[in-house]
Amino acid sequence: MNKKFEKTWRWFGLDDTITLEAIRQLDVTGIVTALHHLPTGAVWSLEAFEERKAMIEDAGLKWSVVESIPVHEDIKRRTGDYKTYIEHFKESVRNMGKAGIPVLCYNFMPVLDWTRTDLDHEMSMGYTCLRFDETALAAFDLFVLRRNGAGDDYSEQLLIGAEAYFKSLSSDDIHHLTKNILAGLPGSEEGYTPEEFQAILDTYAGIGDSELRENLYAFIREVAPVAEEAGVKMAIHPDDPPFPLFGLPRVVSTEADAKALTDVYDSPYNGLTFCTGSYGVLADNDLPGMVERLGHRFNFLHLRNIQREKGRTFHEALHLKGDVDMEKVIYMLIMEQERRHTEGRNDLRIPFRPDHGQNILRSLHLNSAPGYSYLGRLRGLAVLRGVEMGIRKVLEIQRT
Ligand code: DNO
Repeated sequence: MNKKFEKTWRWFGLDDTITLEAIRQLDVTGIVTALHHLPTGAVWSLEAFEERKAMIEDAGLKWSVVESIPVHEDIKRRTGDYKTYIEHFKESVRNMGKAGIPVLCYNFMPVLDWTRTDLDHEMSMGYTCLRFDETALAAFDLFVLRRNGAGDDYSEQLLIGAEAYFKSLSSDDIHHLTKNILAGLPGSEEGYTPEEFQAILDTYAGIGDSELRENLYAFIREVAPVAEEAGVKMAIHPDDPPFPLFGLPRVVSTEADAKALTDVYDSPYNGLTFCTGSYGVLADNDLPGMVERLGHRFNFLHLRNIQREKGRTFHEALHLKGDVDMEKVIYMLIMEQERRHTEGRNDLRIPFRPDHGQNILRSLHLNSAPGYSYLGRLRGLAVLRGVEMGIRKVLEIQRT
């Protein structure tokens, strides 16, 4: 039996500068994509799934994971038309099951999906990477957005640092920072102007940590049984970064958060995306331990590294360099696969994708989306597969 993890690659659809043909040359088998053209809250029809699936299969690949069907803000707030949107979501999941796509990655982050302050952070080796700088974020919050009550969310030291930082910015820099934070990174649903952003933040007044948690659990209670029946494995993506931003709660940041939501509906169909880069930002998240304790609920793997800096600041490091002990994580994932094998489970080939990558050789102007460079991800894929195969070989030698 071929037990290796399934190699997948995120493709942003017809607008992606990296074509299916270019992806096929990478020796991946699975495509991770979404129907990005459909508005949030729409039903994804069986025809729409099948049409896209045929396109992927014509290129010699397979549609392995949907990342993501966006969860409408009404569902997260449990206001307005949330009941209709939950019905739509369920209908999309049923259609996805009929189309035979096995894994659904989604998230429950209010308003903003993944967030960075710098998309071209230059490293001494010459490549660039994505970076989250807590001082820059605070400066934006306090002096560009001027959010009410923002001052209460930061330490005295950060307030001083943010003010000094803001004073050092030119108007171009401010524009750039605003765009990085609000314009919407690849895969996010939409971008906002600061005014639109403030207006949508206001709609979250009164929704704190416990309210958002309850809304997530209510959503899972309704959708997970449908996913189970449809044969679709749900895989919630953790918060990125894993802490509240702009006063908005974030409730999928820690091992305890992940465990709690898997308990809400105890089934492999209510599972997790194990994103090492997101969980890894919190030093308290013991990633190898998470694989051991929660690995049986992992339906999708995002393998990426980060380097923590001062406070909550971090940048995206090369896949095998940084604070995530990637080799150990991969070893633990192989152990999880062995447990699944022993238990007779049929989902041994957990799909993984090299998550993000550095922008290498920018002079080639390949014009890929931030974080989703062809060469950086290819480098990530190669080193991750190398580690996986090395560990498998050592185990095989030791056992014969
Ligand atoms: C970023 C991605 C996220 C992810 C969503 C899942 O690179 O990992 O945008 O797709 O949060 O719904």
